[in-house]
Amino acid sequence: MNISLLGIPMDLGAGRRGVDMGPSALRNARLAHHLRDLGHTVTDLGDVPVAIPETADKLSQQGLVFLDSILDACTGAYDRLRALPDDTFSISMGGDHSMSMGTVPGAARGKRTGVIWVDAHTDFNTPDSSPSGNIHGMPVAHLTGLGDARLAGIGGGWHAHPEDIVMIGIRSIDARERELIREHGITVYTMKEVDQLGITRIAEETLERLFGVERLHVSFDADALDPTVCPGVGTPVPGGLTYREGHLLMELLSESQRVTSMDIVEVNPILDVRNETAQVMVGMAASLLGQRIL
Ligand code: HAR
Ligand code: MN
Ligand code: MN
Ligand code: MN
Repeated sequence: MNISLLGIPMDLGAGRRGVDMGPSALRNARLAHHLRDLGHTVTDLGDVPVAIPETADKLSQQGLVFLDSILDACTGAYDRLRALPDDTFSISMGGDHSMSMGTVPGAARGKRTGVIWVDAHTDFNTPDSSPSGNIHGMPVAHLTGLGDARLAGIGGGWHAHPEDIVMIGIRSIDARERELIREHGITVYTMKEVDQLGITRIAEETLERLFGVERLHVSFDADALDPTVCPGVGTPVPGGLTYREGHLLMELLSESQRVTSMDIVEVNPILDVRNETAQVMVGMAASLLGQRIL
């Protein structure tokens, strides 16, 4: 398979500094090399230009911190991904999770696309509901067309259908965000369901639910995994996916041969231990793209 890597070195959407170094950390953990080892043809497209907080206009417009610069970065990512051939698998390397407002529509290429959101957080705040104003807590709401019209419009009119979104690993949600998730009928597997049902059943149900979509995108926030596995994240929440649960989920999705794109987000090298978090996330990508022991 042809795989394209795109870096989005952005931390403007997060409350803490450091995830702008995520793309470097993932390259340092040899993402391209590991994918080539699996027989893929890998092209690194480099990084999308992203403003840095020191020079960007922080001016919080209607509760949206760094709105203009995030719009620019997401639009840049959207344009790069939208131009790729349909059979190229894209991996977007973040960067904070606000980048997915550009990467998901870019990877969707105008087609009906299922979104598997692997995260400790539901990221379904709108500017009105957000307690922080941090845009990385808002991408999924905007992907469905809710919230700020500029952010919701990044995909040139493409939106995710709420019934085509499945979230896995969730254990942190704000009060008004919970109401929005319910109101819009988003499918959520919290850690409670992971414990009760197991990843195998969740993967099966997810693929079944997303039976009708043409494309399938996995947006993998490193904080979905337990902080003991991935310490290098800005908003760690205890009680996350184990190393094996993460791999098993990727392995089962890989077996379906239906996934067409991926994000790796929220890797924070400043808070990490010897780049372990980037290494774990490279392993997750390798499992999604067909790593086999036997
Ligand atoms: N829900 C909180 C907020 O909106 C924090 C969520 C953002 N953290 C993430 N995203 N890492 O997954 O501010
Ligand atoms: Mn997230
Ligand atoms: Mn998260
Ligand atoms: Mn819109």
